[in-house]
Amino acid sequence: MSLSRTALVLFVALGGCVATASAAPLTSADTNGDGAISRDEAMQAQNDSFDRLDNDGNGQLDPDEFDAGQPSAPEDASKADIARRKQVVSRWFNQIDADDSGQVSKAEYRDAVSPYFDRLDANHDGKISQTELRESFQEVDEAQAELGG
Ligand SMILES: [Ca+2]
Ligand SMILES: [Ca+2]
Ligand SMILES: [Ca+2]
Repeated sequence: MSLSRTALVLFVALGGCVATASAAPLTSADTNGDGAISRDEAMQAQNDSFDRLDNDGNGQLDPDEFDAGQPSAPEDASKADIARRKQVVSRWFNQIDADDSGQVSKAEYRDAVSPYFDRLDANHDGKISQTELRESFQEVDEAQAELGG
């Protein structure tokens, strides 16, 4: 899995808005406002994101619920772009659905973030700083491009 994809998944997971990423100082995940995202904050954000996406409240994300949490295709996207996005999102879903149950549980959704957190935490201090996050924006842009944006 490329860093661009991991960054995007994490960023989406953290509830950040990709379109305004470069303008935003930090995502809403920084709940204690110390300018960095700790692992606990990332996990909490991931839990919150899961709860938002779990429309029918059954504790599992089906592919449609998961899809709703991913960046949508731009309005002027071609049919091919939209088909490509669908493929990419479906690949992410299958990667996160570790037990191949066809549903993403909260644990699977949360666990999916952990390795990405480690990769974005470039200096390994257990927090993603504003600088580390900013450096990931470039990767997010590339992942966005992969979605046809
Ligand atoms: Ca559900
Ligand atoms: Ca599963
Ligand atoms: Ca760090």
